[in-house]
Amino acid sequence: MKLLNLTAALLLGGALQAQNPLPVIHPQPQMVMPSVNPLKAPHGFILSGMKNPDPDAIRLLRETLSITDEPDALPLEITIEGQAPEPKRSGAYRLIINHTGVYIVAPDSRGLFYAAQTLRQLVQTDKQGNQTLPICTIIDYPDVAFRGTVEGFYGDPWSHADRIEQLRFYGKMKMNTYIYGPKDDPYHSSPNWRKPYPEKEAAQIKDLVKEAAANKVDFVWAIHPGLDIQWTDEDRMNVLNKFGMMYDLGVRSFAVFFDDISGEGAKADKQADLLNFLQKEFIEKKAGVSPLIMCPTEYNRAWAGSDYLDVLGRTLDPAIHVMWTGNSVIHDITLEGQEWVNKRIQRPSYVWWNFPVSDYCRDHLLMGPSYGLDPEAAHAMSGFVANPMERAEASKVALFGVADYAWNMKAYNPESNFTDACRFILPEAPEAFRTFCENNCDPGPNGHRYRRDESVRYAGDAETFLRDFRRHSYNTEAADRMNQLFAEITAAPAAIETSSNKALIDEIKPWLMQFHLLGKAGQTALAVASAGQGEDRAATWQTYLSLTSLLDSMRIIDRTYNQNPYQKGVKTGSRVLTPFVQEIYLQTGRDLLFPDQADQAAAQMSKASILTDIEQLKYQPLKESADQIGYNRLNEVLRIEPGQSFGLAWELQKEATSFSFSLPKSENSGRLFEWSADGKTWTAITGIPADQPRFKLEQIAPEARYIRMRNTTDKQMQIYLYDFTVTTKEDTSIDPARLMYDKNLESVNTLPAGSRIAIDSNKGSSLELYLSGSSRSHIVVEGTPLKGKTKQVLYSGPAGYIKLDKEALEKAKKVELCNEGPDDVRIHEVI
Ligand code: LOG
Repeated sequence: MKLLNLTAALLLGGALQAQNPLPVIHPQPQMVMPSVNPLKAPHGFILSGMKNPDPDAIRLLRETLSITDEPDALPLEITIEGQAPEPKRSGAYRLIINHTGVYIVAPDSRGLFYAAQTLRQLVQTDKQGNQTLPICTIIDYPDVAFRGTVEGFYGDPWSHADRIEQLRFYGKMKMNTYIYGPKDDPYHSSPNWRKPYPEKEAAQIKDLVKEAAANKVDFVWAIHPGLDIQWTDEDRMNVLNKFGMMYDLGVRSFAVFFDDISGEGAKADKQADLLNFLQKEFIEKKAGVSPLIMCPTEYNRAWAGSDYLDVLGRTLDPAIHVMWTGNSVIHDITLEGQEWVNKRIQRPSYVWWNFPVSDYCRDHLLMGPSYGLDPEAAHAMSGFVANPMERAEASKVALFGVADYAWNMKAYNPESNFTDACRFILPEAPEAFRTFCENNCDPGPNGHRYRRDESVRYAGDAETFLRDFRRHSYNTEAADRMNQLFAEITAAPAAIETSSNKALIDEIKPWLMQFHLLGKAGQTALAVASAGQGEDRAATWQTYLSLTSLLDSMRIIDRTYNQNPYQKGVKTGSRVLTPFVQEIYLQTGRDLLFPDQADQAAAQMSKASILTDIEQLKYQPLKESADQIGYNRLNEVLRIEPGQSFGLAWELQKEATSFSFSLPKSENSGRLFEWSADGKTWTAITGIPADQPRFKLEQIAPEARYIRMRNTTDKQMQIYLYDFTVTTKEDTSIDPARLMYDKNLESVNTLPAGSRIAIDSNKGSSLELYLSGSSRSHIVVEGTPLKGKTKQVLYSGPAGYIKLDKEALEKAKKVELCNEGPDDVRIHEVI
């Protein structure tokens, strides 16, 4: 008997019988032997074999196939035995479909359930309701024993309905693990980890345990006690008792998380003591409980600087699983990295993959493919769970890949899986959904420096177009393809919204709105670039203004929706498409303002930025709003070596009005706050109490343009960086009329209907006026002659772009712009 892997099997199946190929099964089975013929069962199937098969699997089989008692029905025979293909692995099964019937052999009810899931994907029903199954043999088992998710993110925990739906999805995707550990559930973490859940929450957990069991998923309940745990008998009993309470709610799988803590709770030997105690007194004593899982404090290689992991490796009961996020908090998973940690913890680690979690980039959706996972690492991990986004439905795109990877790594193909995921999740408009997802993959610049490929299909054309655009030439072919893409983007949201999955649409709605606008902005940007090639400045200015208004609409969405206090707003296409539009916009603006290239470089303005020599913070994007700059809240503990500092710098034209920080749990002694005018000479700030975790300073030296906090001790300092913000104000003494000459197309001076304003005209050159407002407004430019009083009309027409030539201006003593109405007109720039 020759076994083929799935890809080969599909090719074979396809070649031999094009009209009835074997459908792609997710996750992909380990071995498939296809045949040419379909099995027809006009009289349905009759259950035979074991007496009391798993009711959930039977329910699924009944939903999938027509199960009858008719004498002519074919047998659907079920055998549960310990001799199935991978007896030690829960969920393995053998499925044989031949011309005499369907035969399932599985070592446990999970295997039977999974065989039924496979049948659900294999059966084809024609219009008359006749079912056929492809004749084949499938031998299947998971590469990794524990597969699924860890709800382990910061932010709004999933709703009860979200979780129920997730568990059903995991059942379909043959994922068997859901670890419950949302950071912002106070009964999972501090302050309430010692207390029982209130009645409503307790009832919901009971419900989840039931739903999990019906989908053959282990519901693992995790506790996060390390923020305030005391290493006393009392607190060890508190953990034990809480486990007992959860046991009474039906929970049979448990975890203890020690991530993102510092100080006393972070000690390896104390943690191991507690865990070994729980192992002996709870896990081994209670009936039907699965192995204990722990998440260490040094949960990734970048932080594993001490002997912490070795202590765990040596002292922790070998039955306890140890979680691991990889070479850093958010990272690809490599065999080499797995082997490195496994040696230290003396067991295969249980992977906690931080994807598609977005609690460090909350203004982005991570809906791209799951890639960066080593196909050779199966033997080097005991489990593989992904930490998802707080948006449960949107997370399914990535989880569809996680399920495939953890089941059958060698067959896993991130790209084809991604396409299939889009079809599975949004069958109503799979192409539109794929267009949306493939341009919403990347988290944008972030402190973890974790970036994802995005807009892969178009990146080449975008780059080609920009390369030529920078040389002032317009690549028509690349532009045509980009235009086509932007048209697809513009249309995609409406198609996606036809989906019956309302929960998904609700989650991504602001991004759909933004995506639609991005499509329009892209098309308009290409029109701007095209107009900018010609000499017609009026045309360029008009398209430029349309792009400005689209970008304004995008800014409004960004400032209106998803206003969480961390990374506010709604970003889309961050990797390729948004920068594409912005570059065309900025460059065209500069070309309008500075026809002479050399002036452009000189016109660079000073910018606000973060200022630090701490690796963990260096790549943090600055948090910026109209009048504030600051650091994004850091989820993990910040480690500051002696002499290191972190601070902020702001624009020369802005003055700081206040400075506030929230740095709780800090070892406060030895920190020093300082300000500087030039970033070189620093002065200590007095008036900040040494022991305050939070403080607001209402007065700062007016000449300060930098502020920082420095570790002046000779030891590493560990703090939480929740908030570090400077509030600034613009120099308000500026006369709005000056905004017409500030070399900035964004700042405007508004000329009300019926009023007039004098224009500086430099003799000896022409003048260009960039205006916007209602195109109905009538503008007249008048010149008062050097001699005589009768004013001369130099221009008369609608608002827009006006060019006055040198000769006309030379004859005028004074030039005035009159807005004859009926609407206000904005003067962007006079050049
Ligand atoms: C947390 C986790 C968070 C994730 C991504 C672990 C083990 N712990 O930095 O709760 O969702 O990173 O921000 C973490 O990953 N801390």
